[in-house]
Amino acid sequence: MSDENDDLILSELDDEELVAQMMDDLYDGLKDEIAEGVNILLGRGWAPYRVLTEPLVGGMTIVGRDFRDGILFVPEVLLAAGAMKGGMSILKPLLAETGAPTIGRMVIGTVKGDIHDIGQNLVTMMMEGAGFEVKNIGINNPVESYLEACEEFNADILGMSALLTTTMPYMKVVIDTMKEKGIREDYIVLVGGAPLNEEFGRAIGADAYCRDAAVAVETAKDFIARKHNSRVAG
Ligand code: B1M
Repeated sequence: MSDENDDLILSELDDEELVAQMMDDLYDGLKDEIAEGVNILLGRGWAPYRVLTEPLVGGMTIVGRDFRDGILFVPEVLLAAGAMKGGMSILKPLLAETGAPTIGRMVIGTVKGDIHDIGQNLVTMMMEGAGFEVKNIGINNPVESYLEACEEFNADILGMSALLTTTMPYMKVVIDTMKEKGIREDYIVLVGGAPLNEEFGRAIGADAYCRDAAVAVETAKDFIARKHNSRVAG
């Protein structure tokens, strides 16, 4: 996407130019440049969440559009994803640094057949930053993995992520299995991923659909508060 810019010195760009350059660099899968850009923005006093959302998530949106349109292919998108993860790993400890007490425990993973884990890693980081303990069980999870992890981790919340229209129906398989086993009401079930919406969340019997990581945090806090209140009332 970008022209030859070997001589470009990122630290000399103003914020707006730097964000635009980082989006270009993400597109080109330039991991070192992304790390450098993240550090520069942090050094300029940007909040970690802003660094995450503007150049990184913003850049990935452009990658997604060109992937859809057949301009980028899997190997290029993998490089972009690698650069994104590199940037996220710098931000992770900062987002988790709030020192908030644990307010709930969540298991999260992508559903069977789905390997898109950037979004759920971001949700994990934001939840940890907000004071949740999170067990991220990675990609491609069959129902058994979710249920075992929830039990072992004594989770309050089960989070499921799907980025493909072909994998999102599997969320219903997990929820239906929970119902069959009589454990559905033991957990708050939150679902997310780009192809989902509120209606889908309702139709499969989830407690809520979360549009993004920030909404996931707010929704989780809300449900945990309700759970505590109902215990007190009961
Ligand atoms: Co894939 N891919 N991909 N891909 N990929 C999409 C999803 C796609 C929309 C691209 C496109 O066509 N525009 C398309 C799906 C089309 C559809 O189903 N209708 C697609 C396709 C087709 C495929 C393959 C089938 C391609 C192929 O092989 N021919 C293949 C399938 C692999 C599989 O899973 N079995 C595939 C492969 C890949 C890569 C491996 C190359 C790579 C994944 C790398 C990785 O994740 N480690 C990849 C990528 C990177 C993408 C795009 C470009 C970016 C996804 C992403 O990371 N977004 C994506 C296009 C797009 O979504 N725009 C695309 C950034 C991330 C921060 O956002 O994941 O939405 P997102 O997460 C958000 C929210 O959704 C929400 O919060 C997050 C943060 O705000 N959220 C949750 C997500 N999960 C949540 C869980 C919660 C709460 C909120 O629980 C409580």
